[in-house]
Amino acid sequence: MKILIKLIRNALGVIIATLDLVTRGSKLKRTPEQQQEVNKEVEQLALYQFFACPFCIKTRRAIYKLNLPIEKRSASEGSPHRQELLAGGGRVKVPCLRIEKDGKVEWMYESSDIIRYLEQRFA
Ligand SMILES: N[C@@H](CCC(=O)N[C@@H](CS)C(=O)NCC(=O)O)C(=O)O
Repeated sequence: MKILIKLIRNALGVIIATLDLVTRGSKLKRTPEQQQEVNKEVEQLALYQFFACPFCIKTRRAIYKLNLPIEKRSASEGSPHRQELLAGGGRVKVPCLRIEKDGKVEWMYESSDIIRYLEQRFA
């Protein structure tokens, strides 16, 4: 039964991810200099995620729209990033944004908080 629920959730996730891909629209446009600056800043960020999680899809969509090349790290079972997330953030819950600033690391959970943070910083 558990396997069936997992399968259905994953199938739904793949459908949502596909719909997201075809309905994404356009990215935020910046001058080449501004984009270069942003690209440098996002090197300090990483998104821990599952491919088919609806909250991750929502977050990836916002990241795409904001034109942010943030590294995505899979937290699926078997991935080494899963352990990093657990050790650093305290739990395996996605999405989670790892923010490195002035030598300090913050782990931000909750898709709405992550999107708000990115919009405030980069929109
Ligand atoms: N309110 C959270 C929900 C996130 C959530 O439920 N993520 C699921 C995957 S779709 C998860 O990581 N569940 C594991 C857990 O909560 O321990 C958000 O918006 O980010």
